[in-house]
Amino acid sequence: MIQIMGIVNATPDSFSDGGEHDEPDAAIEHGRTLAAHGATILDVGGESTRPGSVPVGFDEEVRRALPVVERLAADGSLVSIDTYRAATAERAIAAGARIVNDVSGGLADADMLDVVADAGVEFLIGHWRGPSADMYALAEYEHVGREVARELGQRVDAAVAAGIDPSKIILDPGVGFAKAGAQNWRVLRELGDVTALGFRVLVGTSRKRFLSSAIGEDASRDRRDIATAVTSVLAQRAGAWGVRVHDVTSTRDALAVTDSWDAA
Ligand code: PMM
Repeated sequence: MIQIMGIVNATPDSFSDGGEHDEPDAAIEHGRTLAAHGATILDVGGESTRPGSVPVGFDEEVRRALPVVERLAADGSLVSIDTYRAATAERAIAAGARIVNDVSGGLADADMLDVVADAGVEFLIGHWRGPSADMYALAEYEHVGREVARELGQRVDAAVAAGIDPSKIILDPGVGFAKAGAQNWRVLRELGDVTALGFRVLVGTSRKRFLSSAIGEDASRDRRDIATAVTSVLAQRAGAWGVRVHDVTSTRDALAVTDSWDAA
């Protein structure tokens, strides 16, 4: 069964659940709801990485995310920390996180690989070419699938050289990161280039802007969740190990329907 990573934004500025879960208690409650809906991993983030977002800084990121990590891990949930800061990852690991989800794959903070290696936790490496303010300027590709796979492979080499066990590595093509419009669809179509590296692969499409080219700019959040659920099924078909979503129920149902189809 594919892993469903439920997004627990402990941020007031995430584009997709804009402030609904900005206080620790609300975020903890939301995480518990996602687990009850079938999330197998809870991904806690204290700073939005959406395009154009303003970094909040280490102190605020930790203030937002730590209590949420601590409580959800104490519940027995498998918790990941969504951060590119090594110091935040270190604190979150001490609070019970067992996966570090770094959208920059260790590029944004030179200490990240050592922190993950020392802790012996899982490392989710996102494809990234630069900070979110610059990322559309960096979206130049000849063959997006192959280039994303090659660049992820370089991050794997760096991670393993730093002492991270290859069995702890998960790769993510970074939908929306240094990719514009159709390049996001293309990297999904070419997911086989990434799965061919031989690691677990997780895909994050949830409510992202590129979905607009299929369902329209003005599609409601519910319609974005349906579109996301379809991409979850297609990602599974393409060999993904996991998907990262806001609305766990729609993706869980879509995957269950697929299982019934396959089992008939
Ligand atoms: N996308 C966002 C944040 N974190 N982590 C992974 N592994 N993959 C992603 O695609 C990803 C991520 C940005 O989306 P959000 O603001 O809705 O969390």
